[in-house]
Parts: sequence; C-alpha cells; structure tokens
Amino acid sequence: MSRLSAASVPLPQRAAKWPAYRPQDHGAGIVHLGIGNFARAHLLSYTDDALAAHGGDWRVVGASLRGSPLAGLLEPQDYRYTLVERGVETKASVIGALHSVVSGGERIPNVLTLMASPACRIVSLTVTEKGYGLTGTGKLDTSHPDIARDLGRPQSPQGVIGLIVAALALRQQKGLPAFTVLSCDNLPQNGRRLREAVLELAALVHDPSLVRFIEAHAAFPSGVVDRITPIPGQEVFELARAETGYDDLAAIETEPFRQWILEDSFCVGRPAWEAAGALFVPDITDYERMKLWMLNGTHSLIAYCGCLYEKKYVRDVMADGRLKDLVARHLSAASSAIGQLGIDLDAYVGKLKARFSNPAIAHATAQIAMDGTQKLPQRITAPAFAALKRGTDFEPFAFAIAVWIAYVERWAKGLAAYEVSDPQSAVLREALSKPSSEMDLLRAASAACPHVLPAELLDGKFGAALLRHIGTVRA
Ligand code: CS2
Repeated sequence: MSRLSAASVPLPQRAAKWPAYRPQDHGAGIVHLGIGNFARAHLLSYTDDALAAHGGDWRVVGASLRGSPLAGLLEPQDYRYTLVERGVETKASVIGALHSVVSGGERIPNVLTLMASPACRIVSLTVTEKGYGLTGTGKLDTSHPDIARDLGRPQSPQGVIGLIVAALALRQQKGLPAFTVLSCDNLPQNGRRLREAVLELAALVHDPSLVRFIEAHAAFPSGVVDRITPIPGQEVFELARAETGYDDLAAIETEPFRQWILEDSFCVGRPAWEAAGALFVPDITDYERMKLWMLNGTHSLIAYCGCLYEKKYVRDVMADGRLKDLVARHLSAASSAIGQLGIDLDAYVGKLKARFSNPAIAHATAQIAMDGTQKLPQRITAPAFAALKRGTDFEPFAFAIAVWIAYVERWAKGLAAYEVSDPQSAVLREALSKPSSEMDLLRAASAACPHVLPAELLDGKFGAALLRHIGTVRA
C-alpha cells in the first residue's frame, strides 16, 4: 500500500472524504504557532472546509517552536494527513489545508520571516495556557523563561509573544499591514489577554510607534474552540488505512463534534470559516463560560479523579457510577453558576455527558491533568466565585479543588504512581510534601497557588466545604 501524498487520489470502495478543492492552487495565508493534534483536528479541519466552500489563499503553515517529529512524518506526505472522527461511526477526511511545517528552535528565524511576509494575514496559536507567559492575573509574566529571554534579545525572539512583537515590528518597518492574532487556547478572553501581553512587551522593547501601530492596525479576536482530541493510539493508523487505502504515518483521531465561536474582528481578511459552521458573534463571554466552566472544568475534575482512582481514560471515569454522579453534580453546579443564557445549557450538559462517555475515544486523564495551576483558575476558581455570588451550589467547586490538592499531595509525598506535570511542580512539591493536617495542607496550597485557591476561599462556608472534602478525598 502506498503512502498518502499530494499525488494520492480517492480510491474506489474507500469511504474517506477528500479535499473538494485543489490544495496546490491555494497559497498560505496563516502561520500557526504550536502545530499539534488539536490544531490539526480543529483549525485545519475548519480551514479545509472553508477552502472547499469559498477558496482563497488561506492554507496554513504550521510552526513547532520546540521541534516536533511531526514535520518529518508529514513532509514525505506533502503535509496531507487523515483526520479520523470516531463516534458511533468512523469517518475519515484527508486534509489538504496544511501547506507545510517549520519545526525546531533553530528554524524560528524562518518562522519570523514568514510572519513578516506579505502573504501572512493571520497568526493563530495553540500553545496551551502556559505558552503565553502570562501571570495568574493575565498580565505579562516577565519572569517566564521565554519572556525574560525575549526581553533581552527582542530581534531574535524564541517565545510566542516575542515572535508576534518582532514580526509586527518588521511589518511596520516594511510598510506592510499588521496581521490578525488569533488565539485558539482555552484561556478566558484569549484575544484581549494576548493583545495586552503583546502591547506590554512591545512597549518594553520597542519605541512607542510600534505600540501605536499595533493598537491601530492589528486585530486580536477572542474565540472559543472545542474538539476533544486525544493523543492518537495505534488503531488510528489502521483506521486511516481502511478508510483511504493509503498509509498515513501522521494520521490523528478526534470526536465528531466540533465548535468554534469567534469575534469577527479580522484586520486583513479571513477564511470563510462560517461555511464550515464557525459562529461569529459580537461577544463570546457567555460561550466562553459555558465551555470553560462546563466542559473544561468538568474535564479537570474527571482528570484528577481518574488519576487518584486509577481510571486511565475519561470514558472509564464515566463508566464508574459513583464518579459519574460527581460529574453530573459538577455540570449542574457549573450551569447554575452561569445562570440563564440564550443558550440551552441543559442540552449542552446532555451532549457533554455523551461526549465524555464516547467509547471510541481514549482520552487519557493524565493528559488533561497536566498544568493544573494554569488551568484551574479559569475552570474551577472563577465559577466558584460566581456560585458564591449568585448563591448557587458551590460544593462541587470546593470538591474539585480538594481533589486536585489531594492529587498533588500524594505525588509530593512520594506516594503516587503518576507524575505531576506542571510548570509550578517544584513549588507544589515543596509546599505540599510536608503538611499533615487538612488545614495546613489547604493553607500551603493557597500560599503556593493563590490563583487556584485564593486565601479568601479558605474562610467561611467555602473553606468549611474544602476542609470536609479534602478529608473525604484523602481518607
Ligand atoms: C482538556 C482540553 O486537556 C485539557 O485540559 O480539557 O484539551 C479539552 O479536551 C478541549 O478543550 C476540548 O475542546
């Protein structure tokens, strides 16, 4: 069987969907920082459909700043790959929207050149929460390794904010228009935060005219992205082969569901993503709460329960009656903390339960458990405050924080079979390896990670709930 490439054609008796356009006729217009499984299952899938519907020079150059084996796997395939959707049915699509991949720290100058070229009109990002270099309050973290380094050498940046600033400076010098910067990460008000961070770094390392250029000409729409995308297992290669008739060493898998809600502020055009079902709205706030508090918050609860109670995948947690009830309780509290919206949250809850239970998706709880200090503030702490303010059920949020603390404590005390992977892991280990009483443990967690557990939540009814729950979870 031959390898998938630009020369491959649809084969008879194979069900896969192929690009309904000629990829080679379309130039690249997007540079995507952080090309990984999620971007390939989400941004690229939407862009593929948009190109098929409306065309345009909007293919995507993917960049991996840290380097990834992906580039080597995709290059012989002319960057074509198979996206396998796994649900009740299996469906595969060959994606043609990826133009090329630039990978590795030594090739960052090439990425900068591309970002500063006339063809680039959008710079999109999936670099995870920790990749932005923001503090817990969303400001530029000048102690973040990327930011600290780029402050010293702004002409040869290594981090994403530094790259965006340097590329915009080059564009200003060359008299090119600015570009749209599009965050596709699960951060609240991701566009606004990114804009502030870019402006802050620009003000620190460049002259004020760059700040004015960015303020006046660059766009930073906020957006909500959604598609559950596990690290692909071996099966995906067989499924891709069965659906297309070609070998694909870069095939990935995802769920059938996808959602993208965006503010429509793009400064130099965009693909017709609405043709692929993306929703453009004036304000994403409601959707963002729905996604971060309900899907992602519950995901984090599932992840830490999974690690503590030895459930490898999200679907295994959903198959355990007791844990499934905790999931239902969490979803209901998150929905109440949001309140009435023009969106049917009950229907959303129903869909989430089905998505989490999808037997065809093996989504590792350990994958979601990573980087808790970066994720929990917007997933658990924010709805906890909202619930306290609205007078709705806050217990599930106290429970989720308690489960996370117990998960970290077990590891910090050398009692866990798992590793905690978090940029704050050294601080967490130091803080949580010693305390023995429940109160001391909570105080230590709060002092180490005030953005996850602000001191004010240690008092009153929330503090009492935390104490009760940590007692139960540790027992
Ligand atoms: C997950 C998300 O790993 C995680 O933290 O909660 O990646 C989640 O799968 C996506 O946001 C789904 O859209």
